[in-house]
Amino acid sequence: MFRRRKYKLHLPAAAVRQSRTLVLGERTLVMGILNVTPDSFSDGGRFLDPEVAIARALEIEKAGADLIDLGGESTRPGSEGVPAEEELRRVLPVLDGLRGKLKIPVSIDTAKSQVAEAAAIAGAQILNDVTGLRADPRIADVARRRKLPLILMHMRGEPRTMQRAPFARDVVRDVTSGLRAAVARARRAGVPKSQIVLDPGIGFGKGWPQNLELLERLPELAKLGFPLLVGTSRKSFIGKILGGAPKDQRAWGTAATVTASILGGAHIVRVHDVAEMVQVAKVADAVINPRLRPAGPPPR
Ligand code: HH2
Repeated sequence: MFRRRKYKLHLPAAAVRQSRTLVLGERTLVMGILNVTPDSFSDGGRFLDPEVAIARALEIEKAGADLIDLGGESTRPGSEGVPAEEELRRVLPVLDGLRGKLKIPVSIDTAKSQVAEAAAIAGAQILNDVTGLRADPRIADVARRRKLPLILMHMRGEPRTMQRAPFARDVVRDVTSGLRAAVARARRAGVPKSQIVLDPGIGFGKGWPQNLELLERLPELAKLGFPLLVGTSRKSFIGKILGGAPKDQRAWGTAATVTASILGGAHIVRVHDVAEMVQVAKVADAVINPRLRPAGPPPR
């Protein structure tokens, strides 16, 4: 079976949180999704009120997540994007309200350096850029200056048009070259290699068979030499396979894709259904890592 490599990410001290090291590849880390948007494809509108979002963040932590990914702008197919001021208006009260309350780190899901910077000041410890530094390369400067890990995702095109544009003929080659270019942008800006995480960008400018091919061929992306994050949660290719299952009925399908991601080498999985996927990750990890199997004699 495919062997996942180990990596370490260094998270600097932020707001009242101490610096820490995240070990990747021993067990899978589960990143819980928190979208403070009116229009996200799955949880849009549910957590717009900062108080509700703060409560949800604490719930995500309690459910066993290792990280929270906070986003103030939807990137669903067809979305137009919002100005930085609006994104900040959504995420800052949540970061402020979580100060001193949350033990797990928060990543900020943004494609804007202004948002990345303000979020980092307010306590975010990881940057997650779904454009792989194509929209605003200065995100890399924020990562370098503030010593933050940087997640670089592959997106073909842009959210407004990405599911309309013609798809790549060889999706793995397209993603590989796109991610290599993103890494080059980050490295040129002085981001250390050891602080970069790559993400194939499931559902971002890819047809549904291509999302499956990416999961099938994830070990090829692992060869790039970076930790991998995979976000499949409730995405439409799962609904398609399940004959049109609505978003709130895609948890079992998501579980299959989370398992496939882990077996293929994912170090972090990004999910909505945290408690469920924590269980899925634990069992998948026990399959690939004998050290994570329960001790003691086997039950009869
Ligand atoms: N997917 C979404 C958003 N951010 N970030 C990474 N690194 N990887 C992903 O796969 C990814 C991501 C889309 O999902 P969601 O946040 O649920 O929806 P929306 O973009 O509509 O807010």
